[in-house]
Amino acid sequence: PRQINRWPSNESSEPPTDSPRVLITGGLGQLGVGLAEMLRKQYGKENIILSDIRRPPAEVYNMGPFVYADVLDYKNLRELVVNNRITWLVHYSALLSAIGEANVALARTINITGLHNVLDLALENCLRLFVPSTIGAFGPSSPRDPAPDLCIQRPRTIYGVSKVHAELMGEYLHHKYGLDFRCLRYPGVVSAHTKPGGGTTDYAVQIFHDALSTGQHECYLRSNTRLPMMHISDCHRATIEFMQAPESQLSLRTYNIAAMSFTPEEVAEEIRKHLPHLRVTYNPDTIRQTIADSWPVRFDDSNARQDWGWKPAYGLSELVTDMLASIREKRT
Ligand code: AKB
Repeated sequence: PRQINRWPSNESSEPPTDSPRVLITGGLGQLGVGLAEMLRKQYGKENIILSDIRRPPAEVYNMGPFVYADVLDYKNLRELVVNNRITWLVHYSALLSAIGEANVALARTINITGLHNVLDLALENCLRLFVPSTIGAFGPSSPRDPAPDLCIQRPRTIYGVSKVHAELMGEYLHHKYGLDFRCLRYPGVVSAHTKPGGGTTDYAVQIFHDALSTGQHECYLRSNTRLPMMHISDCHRATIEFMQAPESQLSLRTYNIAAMSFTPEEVAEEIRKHLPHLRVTYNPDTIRQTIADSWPVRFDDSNARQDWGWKPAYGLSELVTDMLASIREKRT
């Protein structure tokens, strides 16, 4: 680490949590804008700064502060944290599973070097640091049904390897220096307003758009490939509730969170209750099918439920109803 400024470990001197000043990296991916919106409702617009290396659409500028931040540029990050009195960092910048396999060197740089930068920055500035992990942090030798929090993790993608590395580095720095590192393993996230990019679970978003536009979806996974999934608003709520949880409630620093598990066939069947004419064909592609086959089919999230009260609001039927309504609304 570049410099370590340690919080005293007794509870009474925890960093302030009532009004955090939050920086979100990789803010223009699937999750950043929605998380910023939810955080801004609780903590005020000016306290939540979204960042990315791309120029956002006008509506993002209008929603609240947006800045340029390159996770590979330590000085740029440090300047943002210092100038804006940041206390929480949400590190969303990463290349996902499928695109990572097509760009291994870039995935290694962004997912591992970028992570090292934010870990150092969090240590130096006593930040509460959230880094998402994923069902992709498990591999073919992990228990798959369900996958518990603590078990064998031997992923076979650079994405998975980088996420196991993030879990271990964060936990190591927590134990050694008291870094307030927090990590949730997300399932595939399903959202209407933002598209995922380069993941193995992306079909679970695309199928809704196809159902409403052409009525036809070609799925790159087999019909019976079961994966853990979650509605985006549950994902944001879990993240915020976990970030707000007092340290004393956390028996772990990395938790699985779950909501539902479904196959392409099952989600298609549920969509057909609203759109009976949906036609799905299956054309499994080798890379994504192999990745999906190595991932858990179900997540055991009992520790998150017990320690900090995690409870999802959306099951499959609520998710499908909401996705169709939200996409329809956006189209009109
Ligand atoms: C991906 O498919 O790569 C991501 C994930 C499950 O982490 N959506």
